[in-house]
Amino acid sequence: MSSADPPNASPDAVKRSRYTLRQLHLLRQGSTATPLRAIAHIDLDAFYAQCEMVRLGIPRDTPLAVRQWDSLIAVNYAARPFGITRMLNAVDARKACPNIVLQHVATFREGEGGRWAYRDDSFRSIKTDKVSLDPYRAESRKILKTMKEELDRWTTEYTDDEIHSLTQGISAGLEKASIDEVFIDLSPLIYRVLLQRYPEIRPNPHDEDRDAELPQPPTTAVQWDSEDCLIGLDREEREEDDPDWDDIVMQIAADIVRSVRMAVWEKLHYTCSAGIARNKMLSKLGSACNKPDKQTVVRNRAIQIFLGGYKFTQIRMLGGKLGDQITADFGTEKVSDLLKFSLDQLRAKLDDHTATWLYGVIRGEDRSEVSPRTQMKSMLSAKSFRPSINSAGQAEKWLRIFAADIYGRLVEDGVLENRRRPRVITLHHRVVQSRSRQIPIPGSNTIDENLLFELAKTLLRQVIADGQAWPCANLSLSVGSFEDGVGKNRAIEGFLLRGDRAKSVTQSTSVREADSTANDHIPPEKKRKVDIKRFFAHPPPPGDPTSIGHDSAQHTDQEVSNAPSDEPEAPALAPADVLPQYNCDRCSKSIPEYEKEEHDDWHFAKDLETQDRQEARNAQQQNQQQTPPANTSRRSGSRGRGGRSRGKPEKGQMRLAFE
Ligand code: TTP
Ligand code: CA
Ligand code: CA
Repeated sequence: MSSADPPNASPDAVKRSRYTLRQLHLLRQGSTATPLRAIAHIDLDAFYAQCEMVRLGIPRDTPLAVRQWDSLIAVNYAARPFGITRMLNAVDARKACPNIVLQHVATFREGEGGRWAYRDDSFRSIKTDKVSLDPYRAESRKILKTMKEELDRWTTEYTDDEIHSLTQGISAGLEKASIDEVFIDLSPLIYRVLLQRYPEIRPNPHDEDRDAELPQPPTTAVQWDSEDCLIGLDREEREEDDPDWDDIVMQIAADIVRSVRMAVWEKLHYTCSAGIARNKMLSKLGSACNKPDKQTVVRNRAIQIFLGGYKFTQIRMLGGKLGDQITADFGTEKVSDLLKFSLDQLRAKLDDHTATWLYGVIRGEDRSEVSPRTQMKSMLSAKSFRPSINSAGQAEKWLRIFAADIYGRLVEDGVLENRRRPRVITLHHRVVQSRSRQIPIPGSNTIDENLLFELAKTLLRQVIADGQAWPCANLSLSVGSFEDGVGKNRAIEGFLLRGDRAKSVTQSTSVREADSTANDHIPPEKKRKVDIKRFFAHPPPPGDPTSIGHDSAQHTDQEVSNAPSDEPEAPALAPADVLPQYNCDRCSKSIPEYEKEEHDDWHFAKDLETQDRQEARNAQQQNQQQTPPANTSRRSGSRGRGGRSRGKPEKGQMRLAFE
């Protein structure tokens, strides 16, 4: 029962949810404005180690670590009980666990062309070899593809035709956060499942007050899988008596994530761990809670218990100087202690924006988006020389390797399909000080290894002509200033998608109409009207145990107006001469009247997002002033990240910037 209910409310009174119809329907577009959103963070267990186990067919109970020269960069879960961590070197690891498999990463080798290989003597060949992460990137791609396929299955299966037409174009947003982790915005998929399971909440033009609280869902609705790790499930608390829509959302999210993890295991034999929560920050913290091979659900009702156990310096953006300053100002590192300070007390020591941001973050607020477009801004391939190198011949051998390394990554990034291409190539070179030279990559040429190598040699000649080229202690090649090719142009893609969707909607509509023998005498342009009316009049299934007393109603065409986009789209169907129109004061668009609610929701969500983004930008600016710039040049193959140490967020975390 919600706290708003009078103490002696009749047992027959409909219990109200904490959530509104509008919040529920905002799930469809994965809006950050709804507290019902569900985000998953999936992280592969001991990733490089698993890649080697899969490649070599090594059983899961065999201890294995991946080494780079003498350092360990990944340790599998069978080796961890022996006390083996990334902090040990190869010799100490062997002492602690004599049977451990120590597999060296693949390398490129000076003078052996641009192909990487696994070599038995790599660990003592630091002078001639350069690490290649290509095998791990390739596995990462396969895993991502499998995850996407499984998510696609959720968008096409388990639904009837009506749901299919109501939710066409819906898909989960997937952001690759690092080589072994992704964020998934499950909200749109969950919306689909909710419409399927609870016909009473399907879009209904007669819902007058979209901001009124929903009825509570049926008490039988939430069934947790015994494998799910639920944060803060207090044994005393019989919460299943009082589920709300967010619990149902989380449970559907857990079902989807379990199936994604299962698909990765069954198809590729990798285990991964996941965190499921209402935002990125909480899901990322959650995925690390029960490794390996487990998923952790942080339900809204458990957020405070969950975060209370953390040091706030473990939360992204608070690992650096800002966290240090807050620790000093408030005399604690614990979230639970900081929660006792009011917003005004925080404001007394921090500027307004930081105080507001901090106040929200320690209460589990984070409205950052899952952004499928997060992409590399540049790619770098580098090598340090001990001793330094002294000739153009030596340098060129490495340039060939760098060109091959970068080209492989460009292919992965879609250069062959002309999705993205870099416009600039830069050679960095260090004798005493670092210097760099750059030239444009000619737009007319197809980018391949040879082109990159030739451009790199041109740059090298310029460096040598500048004088002071030798002895060279460090050489690297990078490409940057990416531009989107036609295949990746968002606007165009959006437009095409819309066109496609429009087409399939037209098709599905005409199929429905062709099936509808009762309407055969009606001229085609009138049939639409009739068709929509038929949908609006759709009654709830008789005796449906999940019925919560709403008039059930659906409409057909919203997939077109809901295409994810930054602009409200005019519907491709429903021409003005057929349907009554509504003119939006805010964007001056004319849309069919039956889409008004949804269109208003769109503005509502956008307003909140704009507001959030502004707050987040302010917080980020504040943090940048306090935190040294992130070390973006760290290659993921290099060591030096002492586990989950403070101050140096890992790759995935760096991407979590509030934008
Ligand atoms: P992580 O996800 O941090 O760690 P992990 O997958 O090895 O183990 P866990 O089960 O705890 O998630 O890193 C992913 C891969 O990135 C890791 O397998 C190897 C590489 N890596 C490095 O090369 N150097 C490093 O310092 C770290 C932390 C990771
Ligand atoms: Ca991992
Ligand atoms: Ca990771």
